[in-house]
Amino acid sequence: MVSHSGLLTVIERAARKVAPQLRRDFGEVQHLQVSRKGPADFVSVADKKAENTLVQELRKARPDWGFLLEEGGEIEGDPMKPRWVIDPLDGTSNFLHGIPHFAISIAVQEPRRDGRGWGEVTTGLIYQPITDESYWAEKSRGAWRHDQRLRVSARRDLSEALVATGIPFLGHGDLAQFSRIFGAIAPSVAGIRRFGAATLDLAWVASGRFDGFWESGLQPWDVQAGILLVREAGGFVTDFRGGSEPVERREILAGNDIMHSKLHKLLAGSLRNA
Ligand code: 2AM
Ligand code: CA
Ligand code: CA
Ligand code: CA
Repeated sequence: MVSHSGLLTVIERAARKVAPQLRRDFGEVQHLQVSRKGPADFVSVADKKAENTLVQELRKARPDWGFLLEEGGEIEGDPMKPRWVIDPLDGTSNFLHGIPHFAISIAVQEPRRDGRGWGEVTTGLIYQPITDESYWAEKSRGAWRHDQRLRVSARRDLSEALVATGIPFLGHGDLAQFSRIFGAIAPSVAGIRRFGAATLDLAWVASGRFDGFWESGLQPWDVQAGILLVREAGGFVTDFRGGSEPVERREILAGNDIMHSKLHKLLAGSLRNA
C-alpha cells in the first residue's frame, strides 16, 4: 500500500464525503434545479452543494487557506499559505444528461515566493464518484490510481493513437481554430474522443488510456490537478506554442514526449497555415 501524505488524506476524505451526495443527485437528476451561467453553460444545485461541502471539509482541515472555486470564485486566505483550486463537478453536461462521466477535481497551489500571485501545484486529486476511481499526484512522488503507479502511454505512432479533445460549445472558444486543428490531427490518428470532462481526459492521459489530449478555453479548476497528474506520470503538458503556460494561455496539449511532439507539429502547422 502506498502511503500518501496527510494532505492527500484530507483531500480524499473531502471528495469521498461529497461523492454519495453527487451519486444521489445523479440518480434524481430530472428533479434537480438547473440554471444557466451563459449560453450552454449550465449549473445545477448539485454543483453548488458539492462545492459547499468541499469548502466546509477542507476549511476544517486547513482553516487559513484560500480557494479558487468554479462556482464561488475566489476566497482569500492567508497569502503565505497555499490555496485550493476546485471544480466540484466537472462534466456537468454529462451529469445533467444522465451520463456517468463526471469528476471532482481538487488541486493545491502554492503562493509564489515573491508574494505575487500563485505558483506551483503540488498536490492534485481527480475522483470519479460513479466508478470510485481516485487519481492523485504529489509533486515528485508520482501519479497514482489508488495504489497503482501511473505512467503515460508508451505509444509512438500517431496511427495507433487515441486522442481526446474538447469541442467549443455555444459562445465558448474558437470553433474555427478548433476545426483547423481537428482537420490536421484527425486524419493522422487512430481515433479522437470527446467525453466532456477535461479533468478525466487528463487523468486518462496520465494513466495511458489516452495517448494525447488538446483543448482550448479551459479554466484553472479544469486542468490544475490533471496537469500535475500527467507530468508526474512522465508526460508533457504545454500550451499550443509548446510553451509552459497552458493555464495562463488557456490552451492545453498533453501526451507522452513523442506523442506530444508529433501532435504539436500537426497543431502548430494548422495554426501557421490559417
Ligand atoms: P464543467 O462541466 O465543469 O463546466 C470540457 O470541454 C470542459 O468544458 C468540461 O470540463 C466542462 O466543465 C466545461 N463545459 C462547460 N460547459 C460545457 C458544455 N456545454 N459542453 C461541454 N463542456 C462544457
Ligand atoms: Ca461549469
Ligand atoms: Ca470543469
Ligand atoms: Ca464544474
